[in-house]
Amino acid sequence: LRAEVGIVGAGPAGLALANVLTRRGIDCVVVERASRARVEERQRAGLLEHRTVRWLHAQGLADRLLAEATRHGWCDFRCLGHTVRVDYGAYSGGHQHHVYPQQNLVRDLVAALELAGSPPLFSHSVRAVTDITSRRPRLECEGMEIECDYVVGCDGFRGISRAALPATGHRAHNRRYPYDWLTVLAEVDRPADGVRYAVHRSGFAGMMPRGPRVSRFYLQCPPDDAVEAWPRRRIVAELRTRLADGDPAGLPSIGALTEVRMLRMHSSVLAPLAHGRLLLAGDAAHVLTPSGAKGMNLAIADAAALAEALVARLRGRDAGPLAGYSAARLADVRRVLGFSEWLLDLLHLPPEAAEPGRELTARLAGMRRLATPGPGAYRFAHRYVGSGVRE
Ligand code: RFL
Repeated sequence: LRAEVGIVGAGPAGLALANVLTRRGIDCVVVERASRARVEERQRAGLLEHRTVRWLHAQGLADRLLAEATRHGWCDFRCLGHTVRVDYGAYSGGHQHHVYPQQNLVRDLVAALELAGSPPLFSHSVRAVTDITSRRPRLECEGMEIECDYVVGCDGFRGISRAALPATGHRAHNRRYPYDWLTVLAEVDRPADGVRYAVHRSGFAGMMPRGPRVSRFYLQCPPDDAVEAWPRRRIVAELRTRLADGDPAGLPSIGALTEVRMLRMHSSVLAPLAHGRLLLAGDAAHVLTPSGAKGMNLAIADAAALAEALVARLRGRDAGPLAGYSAARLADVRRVLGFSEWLLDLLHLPPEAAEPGRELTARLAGMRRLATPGPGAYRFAHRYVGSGVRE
């Protein structure tokens, strides 16, 4: 087989990229290890930044999203029995998040590719990416080989594209945080009308909206804790203690827990993001914690930059944007990582804090600064909602 661009992985990064390239007349193929059903049912992220939605809309890929997503422009911080509401929509000049579960976006992007006559090859695993420094890099799959002009690795953090990079010349900046998060998808009796972050003596807890009857919850736990240590009764009790914290309205009534997983809290940013004719995008290139809801947004921002760069290279014979892809995206990724780590620091007390009472008072003061008009609040608002404006 032959394609101008071979894409490994049908997550948000690979699918968004393939859609734009196909619409611009570039012959590309997406090879995905999992079945279509599996890819379309994976429930992960759910908050789309302003800049992500603006770009998807400009590409004609946001019809269902705009019709069905709900919009959120404020979040609540809870600490020491106080709720601090941060109206980041107003402070960012009216920008909002769209709440749209990742699996819905994935379904839309698969359907659009199908309509364009270029559906992903599901249930095909890429075993290796080879010849990346030649003019004809290859995807080696079960029972076939695809010869390409460029290969884009969008195969997630544990994918095989990274393995094709030479042992020297690329560095991953890894960080392991001194806690983990239990992550829970639960049926709820009413929609979360905004994100809620709580800092409590017992640890952080968070609630993120996912739809009218579903919310995602996070609970800080000790590093390397086991999911078995968290039976339903303990999860609900800890959510009540940390998230509601004396405010019964702060927590919906929780029904079935449809997913309970332990999230090892780490981040990793690879640099550079390209070698020869292999380019990396999305989680294959960088992984952040879910604190600021940034992973899916960064994956799509990578796809947007790569789409422009590949079109310029393959149709305009301009190699400049492709040569600048890695540096430009890494600058953005590092800015976003800085924000996400700042938020993690706000939301977690240092392990074995000598004076947790004082730490909590300082956190509450920090949260109130985000809610008080001024440069700090405006900077937070733009970064959180992903307005695309550089403060
Ligand atoms: P994806 O979505 O992981 O897609 C990668 C795809 O590559 C396929 N693949 C291969 N295909 C062919 N051959 C191979 N050898 C292959 N190896 C892998 C995989 O099957 C998969 O379909 O990467 P992408 O496109 O970069 O998108 C990134 C986002 O998915 C990710 O950043 C977010 O979902 C992160 N994330 C969350 N972010 C949030 O903001 N809030 C959340 O609550 C949240 N929950 C999550 C998450 C990520 C999770 N994963 C990846 C472990 C929950 C989970 C479980």
